[in-house]
Amino acid sequence: MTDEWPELDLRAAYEVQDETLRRRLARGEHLVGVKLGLTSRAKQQRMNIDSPLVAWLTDAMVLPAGEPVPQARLIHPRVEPELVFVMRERLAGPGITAARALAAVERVHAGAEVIDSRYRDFRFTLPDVVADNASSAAFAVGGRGVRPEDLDLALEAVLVEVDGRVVDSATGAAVQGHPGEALALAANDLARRGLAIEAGQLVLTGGMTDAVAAPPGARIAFHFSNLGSIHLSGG
Ligand code: 0L1
Ligand code: MG
Repeated sequence: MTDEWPELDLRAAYEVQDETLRRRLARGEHLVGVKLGLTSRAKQQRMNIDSPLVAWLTDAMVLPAGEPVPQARLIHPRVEPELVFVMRERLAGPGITAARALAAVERVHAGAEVIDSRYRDFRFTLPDVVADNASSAAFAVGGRGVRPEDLDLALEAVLVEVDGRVVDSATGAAVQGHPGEALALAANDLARRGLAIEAGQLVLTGGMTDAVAAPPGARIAFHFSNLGSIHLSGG
C-alpha cells in the first residue's frame, strides 16, 4: 500500500484494519480475539520492523485440530508457534501491567498461527502490515491449557520441527521478555483507539520464533515443554 500511498501512517493503517474487520463482521464472521505481531526479536529481525502491532482474529480463521493448512485460499502461508491466552475478564488499558494482565487470564494454551501476506514475499512496512491485519490467515489452539499461575511462561519452551527435523526453538521470554508483557501491551495499545480485550476472547501473543514455510506436503510440529504439541500438515 505504501508504494501507492506513501503517506499512509499508522493511524490510517489501523483504520484500514478496522474497516476490513467491519466488512468481515458484516458478512457473518464473529470477532473471537486479538493477536499481537512482531513481539519477538526473531520476528522483528526477519521482517526488519522493530515495533509490535495488534490485529483482529475472527472465527473464520480458526483451524480445527487435524485440518491441513487451507492452501486453496492462501498465497504463500507460513506458520509460527505462539502462546495463546484465553481471557477470564475484560482487560482495558491504559496503565495495564503484566501482572494485572495475567490476573485477567483464564488459561494459557499452545498455539500455532498461519500467516499469509497480500504483499509478495512478505515485504512490507509497518503501516502496510497493520493495514493487512498483520498477515492473519488462520490459527490453531492446542490442548486444554493451564492456568497461568501454574506455569513459568518465560521459561515455557517450544521446538519447531519440520519434516522430522528440529529447525528452531525459543522460550516464552522471547515474547517481550514475558508473554504477560505482550498481553499488557495489547490492552494498552487498543486503549489508544478506545478498545479493550473482552472476557472470553483469545489473545495470540506473537510468533516466538521466525515463521517456517508451510507448502503442500510439509509436516510441521510445535512441541511445547508443558503445553503439549501442535501438528500441522501443509495439506
Ligand atoms: O506473530 C507475529 O509476529 C505475526 C507478525 C505478522 C507479520 C508477519 O510476520 O507477516
Ligand atoms: Mg503470529
